[in-house]
Amino acid sequence: IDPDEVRRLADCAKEPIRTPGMIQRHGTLLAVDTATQVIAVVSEDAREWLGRPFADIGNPALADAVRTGTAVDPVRVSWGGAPADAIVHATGGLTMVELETVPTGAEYARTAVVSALGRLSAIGTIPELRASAAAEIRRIVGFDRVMIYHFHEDGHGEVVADDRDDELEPFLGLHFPSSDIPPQARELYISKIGRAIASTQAAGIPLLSVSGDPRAVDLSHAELRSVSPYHLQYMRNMGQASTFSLSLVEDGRLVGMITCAHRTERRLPVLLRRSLEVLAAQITMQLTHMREVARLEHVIAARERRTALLAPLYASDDIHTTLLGGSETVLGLIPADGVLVRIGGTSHALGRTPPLDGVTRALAVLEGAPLASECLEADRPDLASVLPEVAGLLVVPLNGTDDVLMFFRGEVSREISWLGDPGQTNRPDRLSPRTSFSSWKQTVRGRSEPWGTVVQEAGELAHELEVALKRRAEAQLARLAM
Ligand code: BLA
Repeated sequence: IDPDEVRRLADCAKEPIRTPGMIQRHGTLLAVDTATQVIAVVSEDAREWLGRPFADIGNPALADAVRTGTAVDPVRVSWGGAPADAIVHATGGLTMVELETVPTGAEYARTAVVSALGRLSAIGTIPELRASAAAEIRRIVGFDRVMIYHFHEDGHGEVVADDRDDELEPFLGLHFPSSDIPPQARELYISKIGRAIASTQAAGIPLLSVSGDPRAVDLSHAELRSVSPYHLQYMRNMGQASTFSLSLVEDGRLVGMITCAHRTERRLPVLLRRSLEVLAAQITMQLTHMREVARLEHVIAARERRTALLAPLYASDDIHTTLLGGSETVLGLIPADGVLVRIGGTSHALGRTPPLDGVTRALAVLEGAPLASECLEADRPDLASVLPEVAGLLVVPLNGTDDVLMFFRGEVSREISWLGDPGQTNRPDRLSPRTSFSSWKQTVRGRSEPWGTVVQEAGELAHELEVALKRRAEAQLARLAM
């Protein structure tokens, strides 16, 4: 990992996005002290209300919600002579009242969300669901581009759907570094599912507080929360004027996002945003379900193949031939270029394996410890030096003996296309977002295919093999005793 990327990660993570002390320009915020019903915080455009009882505002549609601290989501009110959507939520002793001007100029059909839901629920594969979801949402919101991101285990992202205006550069399949969306933002997005950024140009409106510290006001769940200046710069660099994003949350983890982006300013009304949050939840559930079905199918197939491999062991005279020479082999179960099986002190190999003296030295260094590496050169140079041409190594010791299963994988050089060169030359300074987002290719060397779930499967195989060997030994003893 690039050291600059590590520092950028740390710096971006410090941005206090929950407490910016500002809101976006297209609305007004009034925060009422829940106990006293006095207005304790206002956005500057409503400064005359600071310190006054909320009841003085005299808006019957809101009065009750504010008095009882009930969430409102939203209610149409009149504010300053114009219609506005009011959203009320309670947080940390404050009842937040947000008044959003109602976007005009576009017709938004909320029923379109319902029919999209129906069509999406009939889709059977993950890639198809992602592509159709992006297209359906773009039809509803009318933004230039709707993308779906998937976050990989290490936090970096990949654009897995990209429905866009023909004029725009394609981003499908591009990867982006984890610091583009820093950890505190991801944490917030787990609980705040939909976020609208109305403008990258308009400066925010500062908050004023009776306590004098507007930075103490938690805007985590405020619709109008103003956005990190780093991210606004990122959007401008990308040519985005407005965005609306939705979180894909699975088991309390942010596994992806849907982002709508427009080149000119465009806003969605609150009610449509809420409907889209429901749609996003439905899409996540469907994706989770599909992944789970695929996983279970794989687990069942793997179990059947393990049984086919191990069942003949009881009756067999030669363990190694059973494991490596039959129609089902250890390598058939655990995908690798080669395997070495050491049982009862004897080693046998199948497939492409390094010279035996190197393997023996590696095992001596490991002293019975398990290992899973897909980049031996980086993780364990001491082992890489005795195992030529091995990039991926998986070592599974067999219960309390010198016996072991050892899987080898060669290098797979892989090309990754990034959303712009992530390096330093593509930024004005270390902390800045990138200026170009054109596809930038990187070739990754010295790594094997990632082991992933194979590590667990090899562990299960080892465990069942131990049990089978123990029974076999017991059966042999019993026969001798007869
Ligand atoms: C947030 N960065 C984000 C968000 C996106 C991206 C989508 C979330 C915005 C939201 O949910 O409303 C990144 N935008 C992208 C990507 C694409 C896109 C990957 O269109 C792909 C096509 N970002 C940086 C650097 C910093 C940084 C260098 O690049 C820090 C110095 C910070 N990004 C940053 C912060 C946020 C963010 C702080 C949180 C914004 C907020 O919610 O306040």
